[in-house]
Amino acid sequence: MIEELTDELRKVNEEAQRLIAAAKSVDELRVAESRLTGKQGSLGKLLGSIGKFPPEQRGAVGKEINQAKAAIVEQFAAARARLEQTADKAAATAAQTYDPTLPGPVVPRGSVHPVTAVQWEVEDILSRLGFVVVGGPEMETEYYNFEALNIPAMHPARDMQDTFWLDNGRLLRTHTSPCQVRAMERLSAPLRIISPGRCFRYETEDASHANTFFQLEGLMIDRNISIANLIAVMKLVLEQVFHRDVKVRLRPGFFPFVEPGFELDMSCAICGGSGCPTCKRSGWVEILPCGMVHPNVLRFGGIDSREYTGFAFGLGLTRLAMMKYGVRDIRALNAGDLRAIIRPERRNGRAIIAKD
Ligand code: FA5
Repeated sequence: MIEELTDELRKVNEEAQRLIAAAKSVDELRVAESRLTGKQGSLGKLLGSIGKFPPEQRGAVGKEINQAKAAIVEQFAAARARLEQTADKAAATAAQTYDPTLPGPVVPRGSVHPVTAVQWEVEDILSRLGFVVVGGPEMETEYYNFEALNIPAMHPARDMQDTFWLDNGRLLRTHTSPCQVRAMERLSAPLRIISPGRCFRYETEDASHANTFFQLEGLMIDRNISIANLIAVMKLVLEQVFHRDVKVRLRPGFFPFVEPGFELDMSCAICGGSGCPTCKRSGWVEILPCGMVHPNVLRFGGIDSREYTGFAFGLGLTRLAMMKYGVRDIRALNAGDLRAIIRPERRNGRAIIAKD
């Protein structure tokens, strides 16, 4: 009987070795161990058979089986520890395979408003020519918005730009031109400034007119400044903004603060010049009024008009953005999500001055 038991225990031990070798995970090992030592397992059955031995042998038999069981349990524990260590190492290796040079997840980003984009572009172009950016108040005095620009009270030219009058006697500026006299007072001649900003007009809205829009004022004052300088700078700005052929025309225009004054229109980029609601069916869009600074305005700014001359322009930034990005209706620029209204193919091209 005892010899048979020794044989059985050897077989159980061999079975334990096989199970340990076959187990690929800690869980598989646990299942195998409980099967072997459980009541129906080969070791469990041996334990259950102690009663079959004669009473005088049962003590020794029980001791031998329990020793064998303790050894098997110990082997399973050691195997479990080995597998856990291997799993830890595998996890550490997996963590090392993380490549920090790979691009991260794409986060959708917004972009600046088309008017801001065009404003920055024009600022860039003109600052390379020595113009500096200066600001001015949106809530302006009547003096700077009209009088200092050679538009006295009761002058009919005031009707060209109706605005919103405030209780404190001020007004919402109708153009960025008040920045001209403010700059002359502060910087004196010679000077080169640009002044972008919001303007307001009390007028009916349509595809190309808003009650709030953006202009960019430019002013250059020095000795011997002529219309040739004015046209050269205007041409350069449009060429660099459009990077494509843009037809423009120069015609006489009346503004009390310049003499002579011009309207520089560009061929409508929406209809290609054939006429549409954006250009009021004329094929041309008013974009860049300009002229030689009136001697009265130089005097208001404290500059000697016998020594200095200068040119000024009032670029319609909102309309420039419409032409550049192919926006049909000015109201769409305040519509929130602008992706649907921007036509990217408008970004390439070069401006030319049309002679007519
Ligand atoms: C002026 O405002 C003059 N201060 C411009 C100027 C400056 C002339 C310096 C000479 C020397 P005008 O009212 O035309 O001019 O406006 C200038 C530009 O602003 C227009 O060509 C147009 O592009 C834009 N603009 C005018 N009114 C509106 C409006 N309601 N909505 C959108 N853009 C407008």
